[in-house]
Amino acid sequence: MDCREIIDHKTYPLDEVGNSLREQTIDQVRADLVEDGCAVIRHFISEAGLQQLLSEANDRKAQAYYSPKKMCNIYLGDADPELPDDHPRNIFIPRTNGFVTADLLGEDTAAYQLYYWQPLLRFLADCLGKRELFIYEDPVSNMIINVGGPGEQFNWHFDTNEFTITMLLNPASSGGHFEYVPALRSQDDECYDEVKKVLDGDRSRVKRLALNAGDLQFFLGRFSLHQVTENTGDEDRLLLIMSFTEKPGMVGNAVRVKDLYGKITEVHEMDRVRSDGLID
Ligand SMILES: O=C(O)CCC(=O)C(=O)O
Ligand SMILES: [Fe+2]
Repeated sequence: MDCREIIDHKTYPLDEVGNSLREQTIDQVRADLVEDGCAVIRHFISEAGLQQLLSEANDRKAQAYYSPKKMCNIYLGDADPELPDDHPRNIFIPRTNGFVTADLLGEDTAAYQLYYWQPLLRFLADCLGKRELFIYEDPVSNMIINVGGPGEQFNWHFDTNEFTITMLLNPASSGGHFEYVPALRSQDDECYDEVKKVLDGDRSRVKRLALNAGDLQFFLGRFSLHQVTENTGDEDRLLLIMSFTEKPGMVGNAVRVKDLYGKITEVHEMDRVRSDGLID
């Protein structure tokens, strides 16, 4: 399928640099990102594109990996016995969703085609005001499907990579809400006190996003804490996730990748390119 058919190309002509529709969309995304680290492009995917992406997801969801480790801290890492029990690193909450990993979404899929479509990369770089943006090179987790079945949830967490776009393919009929706290930490400060408040139930900075199938969500998940609430409906919530980085050659932390996605490759054993010094 041609990428121009996967998206609503009439409204979002991403490959036509200079087209005023493209430039207007970029301006809107930029303004929204500055305001709260999140932007939504409504009905980005075409009807035909959505059917295709959804059928790819449905065909693979039985192969989703469900980690046996169900209790996670927000860094999706280990506890620290040196710190008090109520420190954010030592607070564990349930994460029960599954993932269809990148290796199951081969070259013949529309999801793959779109992820590697150069005009998309250029468009995203323009939205972020970056000279260049790169594909996240993690072969297990750079483009994945989050499967949130009935009763499942994804705990509060930060992402490893800087920029993520997600496309909701099938919403939960009830629950399964994406919630986030914009810019809760920064590149050089974990902001544990503010993080702790959210974990203690303070909702004053929490935002909830209403998404429809086919919307594209643009998100700075490295600094904005986020979660997906329990799916209380009876259908799977399916969401396609594509990740990008500012530096080339970035892959995930081997321990985290193995925990979340159930496998690692030889690239995970090498020294990692890191974007900052945050825990993860
Ligand atoms: O399912 C979502 O909306 C978010 C998924 C997510 O945060 C992640 O996979 O890191
Ligand atoms: Fe995330």
